[in-house]
Amino acid sequence: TMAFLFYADGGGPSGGAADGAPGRAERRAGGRPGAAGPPEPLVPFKDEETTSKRSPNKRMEEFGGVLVPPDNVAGEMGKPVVLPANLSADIKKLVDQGWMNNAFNQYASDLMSVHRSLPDPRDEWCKEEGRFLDAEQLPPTSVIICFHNEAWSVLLRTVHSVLDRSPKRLIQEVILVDDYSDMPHTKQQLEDYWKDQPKVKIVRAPQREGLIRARLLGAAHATAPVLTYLDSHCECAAGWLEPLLDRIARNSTTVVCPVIDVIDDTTMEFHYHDSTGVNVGGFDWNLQFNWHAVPEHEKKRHKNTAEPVWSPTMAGGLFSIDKAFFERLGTYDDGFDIWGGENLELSFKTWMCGGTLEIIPCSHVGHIFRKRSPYKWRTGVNVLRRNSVRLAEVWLDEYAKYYYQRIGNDKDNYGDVSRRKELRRNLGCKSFKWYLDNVYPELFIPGEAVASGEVRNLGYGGKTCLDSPARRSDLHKPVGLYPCHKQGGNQFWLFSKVGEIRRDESCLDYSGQDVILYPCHGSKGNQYWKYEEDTKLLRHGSSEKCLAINEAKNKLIMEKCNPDIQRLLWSLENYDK
Ligand code: LR7
Ligand code: MN
Repeated sequence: TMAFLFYADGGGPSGGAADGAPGRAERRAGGRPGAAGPPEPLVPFKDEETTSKRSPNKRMEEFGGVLVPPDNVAGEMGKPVVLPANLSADIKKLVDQGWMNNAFNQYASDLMSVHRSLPDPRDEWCKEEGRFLDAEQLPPTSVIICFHNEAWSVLLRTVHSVLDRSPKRLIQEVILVDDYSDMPHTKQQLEDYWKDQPKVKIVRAPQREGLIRARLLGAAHATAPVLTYLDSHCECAAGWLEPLLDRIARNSTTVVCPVIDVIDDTTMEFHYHDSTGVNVGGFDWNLQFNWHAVPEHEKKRHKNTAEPVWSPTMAGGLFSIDKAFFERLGTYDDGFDIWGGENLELSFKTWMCGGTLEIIPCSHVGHIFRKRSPYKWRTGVNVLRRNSVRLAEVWLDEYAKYYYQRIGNDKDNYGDVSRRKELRRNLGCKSFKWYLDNVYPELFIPGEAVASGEVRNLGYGGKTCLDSPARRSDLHKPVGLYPCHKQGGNQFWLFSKVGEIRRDESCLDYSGQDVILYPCHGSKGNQYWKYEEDTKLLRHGSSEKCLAINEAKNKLIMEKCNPDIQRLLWSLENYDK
């Protein structure tokens, strides 16, 4: 579910499909701004644990089993680690290395305890007596954490947060799946660290499998009736597990995700979403995952904002699922390589094949959101596109074409999906139309558009197209221009029945300044465009001016309408009034 991976082969500012994706930072939906106030002087946690073979529970014992060390110890209570501005050259070098290797501030993490305390993010509703089944009635789970070259302190903190904040009985085991890491600390040092903790098992992939097959390898070793997946840079908050297992105990076809809180990549500050800030998962026709506010029809089902929320999709990394149900659904498509797409596959088939997907506001797990991927990827193959085409072929029915439009109808080689189609048939799953109508009615369906594809200017030989990745970060910014490339992606636009020029939820909008992208509001005005088929002018609703490009061909402008000037004329692909 990520954008930046493919710039290398997707090509520059206007490249292929993956470019339309929201950036990683944008996934911190609703993340709160950092806490204000002067930082206290910090004492680094003298943590032999991050470097030695100490018993993992030693630290707990030192605090009498209570995870509340002195307030000014780095990062405690989820507070930010703020490094002083005047670092020595040596330290600065370490900080830079940490960023380079991990794409987050490893140095800051290394200053914190691997058992650091967190604020309790739960709503009072969650703590009411009898809210969840008692631990004795809940099924135990195997927690599966896949990693490729995860930072030492971050990986340990992930595991400790599971062990420290879960009822013992409910953790059957923690399975660390090493996806062929080469950092030295992932070798013998990791085995030594956990040698007195029988619940932690280490499974090694014999070659780089990628996240998806690594998860399947973990599942193959799991012995509990419920699987819980986490990324390798998480921190589970108080009471995170019981509300998840509670839902599965009541109905084994319910797949559940915690609220994913934000651990800041720079300061390691833990920001939590309270239950009024919960988001649900969606996707766009680029098959990119995105977050949305809880829709009205869903809000109506609830008395309290902390109740489980139905979600059309999951982010992918953090969830619990009944093992038998996961197997019945055919786990993941093992033809998916490395990373991406698997979250939508599991989401679609959960809903379409008889299950329910929920976000559980009482369950909180923090995740370090990064702005780039630190890992090495296969070169020459667009992994994410291949995975997404497999997904579309098997699950999207007649809607697959909307994804293919977005990738310039270039499916490339996606391998054999006949077994996955057979799986769907055997399970007797519902149609994708059923899913859209019933589970994700808010999604804009491109079929209702009057034109789809490039928007080409006819001036200067007609080689210039509207071009924007239309990420959330592009909202409010001027829409770009780029030589037409016929590959869809950033040049794919829809001209909707109501006169919008849009991609997914972003609309071309003019209010007197630049022509920008703005969230579609559906009430015409500044987002209303009229295409005059005979003159080829694109006339703007509220201003009565026309869309044009400037003489340098690098900027969209609005001008007095005049069909004799080529710069003001446009062709819309697949125009069909
Ligand atoms: O080759 C690899 N092998 C691995 O084992 C590449 C990655 N990994 C591991 C890695 O160490 C990490 O634990 O896989 C996990 C996910 O990789 P990240 O953390 O680099 O990516 P991400 O956080 O952007 O991943 C999100 O999307 C992925 C692919 O679709 C997976 O579904 C991740 O689990 C998912 N993460 C989340 O859902 C957490 C919240 C982010 C959001 C939204
Ligand atoms: Mn992650």
